[in-house]
Amino acid sequence: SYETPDKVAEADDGDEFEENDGQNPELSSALPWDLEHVPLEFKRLPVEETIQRSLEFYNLMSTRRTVRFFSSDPIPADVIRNIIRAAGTAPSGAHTEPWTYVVISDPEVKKKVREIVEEEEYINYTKRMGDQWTTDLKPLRTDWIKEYLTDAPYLILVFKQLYSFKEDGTKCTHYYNEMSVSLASGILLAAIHYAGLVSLTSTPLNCGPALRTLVGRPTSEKLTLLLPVGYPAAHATVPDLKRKPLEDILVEI
Ligand code: IYR
Repeated sequence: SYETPDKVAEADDGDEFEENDGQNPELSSALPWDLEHVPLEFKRLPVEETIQRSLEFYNLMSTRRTVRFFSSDPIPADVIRNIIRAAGTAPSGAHTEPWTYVVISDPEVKKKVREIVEEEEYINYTKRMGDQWTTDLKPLRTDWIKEYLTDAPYLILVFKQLYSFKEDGTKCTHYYNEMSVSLASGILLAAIHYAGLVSLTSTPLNCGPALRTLVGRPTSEKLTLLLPVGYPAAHATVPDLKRKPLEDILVEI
């Protein structure tokens, strides 16, 4: 690729460099400048089927619950891999795909994760969160003891990549990385639910750097979510929450 205007002037054939279409020669995109656009593969469904599917998907998703009590029954690793493949289909800013999923099944590493999280969560609940926050959470009966971190067969650590590096060593901006990872996380949760498993979107406060170091990820990545994945424990309970009805969440103009 071009680096300086001098180089551009010197260049006399297209063998050693890529054309950049008259753009600023100092700049290169992370994607190939001549990326092909191909016909969309799309099969239009009969409208009746679209109506049916929209209702079916809602009915399925309405049975998803956040679960805090896990069975240690195993799950095939391929199921977890497929779930993460699904998350990786999310849209992302400039197609930068700014996510890393670290999957932990090693009991020793899960134990270390639990130690890190419980130590911080104890401080969170007793000091950092304050009276209003802990009062707001009381009905959910959460506390700093996190048995699910060692009970669940898998922990998925979701990292957002703040930036990366292109092949030429220049920095690649990950536009909207927070939004992109959030979108992917929604798909991840839907995939877990569709597969017949349960999860919990835990966001361990103040544990990010210690967990990132534990799993050997670079400082360009930030932990956003920690999801235990598995089957619910036989005795699992959930708070009897109701969801807002459509008229409270939808404004039609
Ligand atoms: N991260 C803590 C506290 C917590 C915070 C919120 I906001 C919740 O909806 C639930 C829990 C924990 O995981 O216990």
